[in-house]
Amino acid sequence: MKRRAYVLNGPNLNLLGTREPHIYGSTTLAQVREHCEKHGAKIGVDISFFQSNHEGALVDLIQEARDKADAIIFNPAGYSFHSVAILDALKTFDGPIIEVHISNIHARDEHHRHSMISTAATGVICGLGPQGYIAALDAVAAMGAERFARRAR
Ligand code: CA2
Repeated sequence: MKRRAYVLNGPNLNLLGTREPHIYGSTTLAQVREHCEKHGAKIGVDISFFQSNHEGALVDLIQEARDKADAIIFNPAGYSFHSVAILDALKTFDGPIIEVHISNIHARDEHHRHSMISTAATGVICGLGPQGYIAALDAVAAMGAERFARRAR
């Protein structure tokens, strides 16, 4: 059965590929989106891809996903470490939530190590570069139907 994943990206990720390539690589967010859409089409996962620099906009998208998506794939970027509002919104989502970070946050400084969002995530992928989004999509496609059972659609 076809599944829909909301792929959400937090603040500054619109600059991906243009700054700090030694940490985040040279792939742009538009390319990440294209790879996700192409891969999703192959494995039967429809993609709704978003980026926002605003906490409230991300909360709105998570709430929208409650009715429109089977899974959330989320790189919360700078909001990983302190956004209680985003964490609260994620806790209301019934399906799988895969947290993705391009860099290996555990190999970084103290500020980047402790994602509060991970407490609401089904799984966390970090350090694989943009390939992490593809791994997250594969996980959504491979998950058993019981993970999605509470979504009545
Ligand atoms: O590795 C990741 O994907 C991060 O979520 C990226 C965040 C950082 O705060 C997290 O610890 C790990 C930063 C995103 C900033 O986006 C930029 C994109 C291009 C150039 C510079 C920053």
